[in-house]
Amino acid sequence: MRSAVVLAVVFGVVVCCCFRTAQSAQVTCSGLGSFADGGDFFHILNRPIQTLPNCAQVSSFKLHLNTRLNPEATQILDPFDVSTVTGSNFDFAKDTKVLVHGFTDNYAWPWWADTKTALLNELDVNVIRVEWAALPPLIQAAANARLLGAYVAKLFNDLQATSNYDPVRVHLIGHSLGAQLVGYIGERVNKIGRITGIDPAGLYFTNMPVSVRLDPTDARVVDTINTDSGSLINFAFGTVQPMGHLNFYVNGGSNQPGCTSGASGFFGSLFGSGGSFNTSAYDILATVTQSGYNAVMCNHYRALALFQETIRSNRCQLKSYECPNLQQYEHGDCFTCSDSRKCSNLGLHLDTSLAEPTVQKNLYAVTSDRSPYCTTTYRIGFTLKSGAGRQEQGDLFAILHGSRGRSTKFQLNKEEVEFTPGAQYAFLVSTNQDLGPLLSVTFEWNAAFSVLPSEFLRRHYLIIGGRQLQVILSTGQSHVFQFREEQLIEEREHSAISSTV
Ligand SMILES: [Ca+2]
Repeated sequence: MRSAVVLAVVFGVVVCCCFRTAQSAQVTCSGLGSFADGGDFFHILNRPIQTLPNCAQVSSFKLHLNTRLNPEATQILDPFDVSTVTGSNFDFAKDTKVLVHGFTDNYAWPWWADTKTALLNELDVNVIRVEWAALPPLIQAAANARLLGAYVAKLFNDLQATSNYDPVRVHLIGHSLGAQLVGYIGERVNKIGRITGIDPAGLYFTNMPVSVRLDPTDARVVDTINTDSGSLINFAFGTVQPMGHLNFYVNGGSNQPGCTSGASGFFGSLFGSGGSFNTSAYDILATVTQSGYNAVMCNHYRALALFQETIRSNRCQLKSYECPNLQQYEHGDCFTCSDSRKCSNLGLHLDTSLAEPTVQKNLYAVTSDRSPYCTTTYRIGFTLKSGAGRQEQGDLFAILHGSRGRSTKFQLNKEEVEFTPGAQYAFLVSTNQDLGPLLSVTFEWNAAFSVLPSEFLRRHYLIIGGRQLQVILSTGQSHVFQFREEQLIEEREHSAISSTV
């Protein structure tokens, strides 16, 4: 189903004979400037077919304002009539959050309304939801995004000129195509305070010049939350390209726990057993529609759910760790916060001081499969005894035992590992269970199957050396387990061995 939608999007692009290829044309939209479809916006591979923004769409743009004075009924702001702002509840002494949806989404859909409400409950700010017709084909919506960018930019430029409203007070929050769109707003305003790109769209934007896509020059702080990184080849809607100062990769950035594509994902989310939305309060049509989205775009929409969950400061936050790459993070190399190794909450309560003007940083976080998404992460580090046994291939599992319960069984090595006597190993595991103070760790070991008689018949085992098992929590606590004797982990018997503190 996911692939069918992707292909439908592409089909919509290809069949529209009105679109242009390498030829360059230009259109001028009254009060918003001129737009060309050549230059930076053309690329033979990344943007082979072009079209111009449709100026007539301006009449359909609407900026819906809510504040604590009008948390439900919206007031419409018109960039071409500043009196609509001065006559509204827009408070020039307060910060402003702007929410921009993506392709085929709608500002009135529950997620955006819920986000507006959560923001107003948490912060005394102006919240503007942007209404625009982000309808297929994608190439026209992508072109119209440029026009809407200019439209919203005009509002903040005029408010700065007429009322000295500092754009640094503005935080633009966009999802998917909306994340690319807010880049167009930031590009035209000097200087937006912050942009949060929630799983920025990849198709038509990845590897394009900064004038075409979201990039760190678009605001003082640009952060991205990536949950569906990839390309059309693997049916991902996000991008592999880091587009902000601070780029958060959740669960590796591509595949989210609990997301199941296809029919099982559709029906699972429809009946509330999976997916990332709580559909119980919505009408049947919205439920079916959103279930379809869950099945097709669960990874892509998870970033929205994560951002919304971070709004409430009294809820657990999603701690993320700066690391050069995913492999080093998964090996536990970037697990603690220190002067040299930075960490930050993901989402609304980001540590913006980590953003440096000319540096792009990657941060990694692990979540559970449903709300509450925050987890406690444990780094399990140990050394295999030198000179004992042979090099072994297989899967190593661990169970953490705490005073309030035991964890599920974690598979420590996600990829094939050659366990070598004398070598050090470290693995990260995460759980949203409250285990309480850690008491012991249990290991299980399954050797890889081999058809060779010599391998099949021999004894496979690992020996963990004494004093070498260390478990560090993401909270900063550290446990060093003292073994009474060397701990043998025998294959096939699935031997469970508890260490002692
Ligand atoms: Ca840009």
